[in-house]
Amino acid sequence: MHISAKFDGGNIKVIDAEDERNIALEIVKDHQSDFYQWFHFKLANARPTEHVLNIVNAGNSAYADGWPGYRAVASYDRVYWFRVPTEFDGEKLIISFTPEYDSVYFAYFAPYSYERHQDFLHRAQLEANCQLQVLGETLDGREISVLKIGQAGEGKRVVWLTARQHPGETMAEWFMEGFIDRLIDKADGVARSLLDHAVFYLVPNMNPDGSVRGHLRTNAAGVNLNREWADPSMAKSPEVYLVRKKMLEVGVDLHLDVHGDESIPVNFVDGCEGIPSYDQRQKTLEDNFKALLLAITPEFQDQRGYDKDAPGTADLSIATNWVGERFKCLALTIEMPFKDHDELPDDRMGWSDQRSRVLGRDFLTAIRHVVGKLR
Ligand code: GEM
Ligand code: ZN
Repeated sequence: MHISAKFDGGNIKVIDAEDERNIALEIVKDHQSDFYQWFHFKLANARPTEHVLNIVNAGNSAYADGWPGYRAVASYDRVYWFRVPTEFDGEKLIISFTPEYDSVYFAYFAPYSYERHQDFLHRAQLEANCQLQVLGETLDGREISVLKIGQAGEGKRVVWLTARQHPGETMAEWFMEGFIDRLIDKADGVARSLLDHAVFYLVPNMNPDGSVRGHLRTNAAGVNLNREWADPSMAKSPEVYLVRKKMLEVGVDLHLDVHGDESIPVNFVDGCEGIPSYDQRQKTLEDNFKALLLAITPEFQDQRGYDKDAPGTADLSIATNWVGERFKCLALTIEMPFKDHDELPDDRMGWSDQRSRVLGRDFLTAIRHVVGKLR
């Protein structure tokens, strides 16, 4: 038996792998950070007997309350990811699995590789209406890329989607793949009509360094990008600095920031009700957008989510709070679960890459219905 994580997005440390029925593993912290929860590793030379894989430091991970009810995902071909028997005893996350093939991958959620990210950006750029722009470099020297889709124009709105500030939240980039695939689909009337009313700036991966490094929540310097929006710097958070600079150049009429949540087993959005300038107009925009999503798909709900910020108490270092305040626009954080959307559970898959892509497509419909009322 051989266990490794030396690959794009890999994260595990082998403590003891002598006995396949009692394997001891640890998740490695984000570099220069105490955050850890994302795991992604490969078991090779596996015999067709039950393997018990114990992640022995799960109890002290960043969001340990996310482990009860969670099931790990596994894949033989790195394309199809399925849930496997998993339990949490308060300290260890215990994965019990009998491999059918020699080699099997395990992860916290379906991984989204840097190569797939590059493939997707370069496939999208082939569309006539799409420009692939590099805003600058991350601390490890990777590109911060934005897809500009559509053209600016008189009366047209500027819509921004950003995703994966937190690299372990890979569902965010799956969501973006679904959204962008639909937006560039020339056979899709909703998308074509939407592009008559708006130009889109889309950042499928805000944190490529953290993604490749197998981080949960931070960039190469151990910085949580979603706490940098009030005062980003090229030294600590070039990812935020460069995107925010572009936003200030072209403006923002709607911003969606796409994330995943470790604990709450539903899809939801989080508004910016605590920002100083929040008013009835912004509340109406939020309420209408959520009502549309509820009408469009049962994969969305608005009963469960984060506690609301009291008036004037919003943390303006958080992306959608800073954008909502700076641009007086509709700005929402989208949250998808690492577990399942319990309003419409799928026992085999839980929440998945495919369902994230479909949800991205459904958000495009909601944007189509509000784009004329954003200002
Ligand atoms: C969340 S967004 C923060 C939401 N909190 C409040 N008070 N509205 C984060 O960055 O912690 C997004 C995420 O990590 O998924
Ligand atoms: Zn997040």
